[in-house]
Amino acid sequence: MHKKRQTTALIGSAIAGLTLAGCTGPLFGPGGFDDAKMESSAPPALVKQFHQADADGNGEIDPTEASTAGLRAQFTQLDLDQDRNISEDEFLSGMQELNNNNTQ
Ligand SMILES: [Ca+2]
Ligand SMILES: [Ca+2]
Repeated sequence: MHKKRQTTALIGSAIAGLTLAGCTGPLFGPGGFDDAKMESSAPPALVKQFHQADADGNGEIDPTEASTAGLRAQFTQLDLDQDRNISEDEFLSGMQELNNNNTQ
């Protein structure tokens, strides 16, 4: 539990770093590689949608950003760890799951 929280914070700051660098920079220490891998394995449209929804670029979609982006209805489904923020991996995996469900 404790460890997971710390890791999430680390990943969050790594994403923020990547966002500041325009998502094209080299790897930024621990977590950077995983983030790049996660983004490259996800549909580019979803990655783009995440960054558009993340208006302040902190690497997480908060409830305000979610309503602005029209994701309010999906918020609780996407926020898997229920910390009231949708992290990039929650968004990417959650949206792919939602899309899969919709097409079935
Ligand atoms: Ca944000
Ligand atoms: Ca979350």
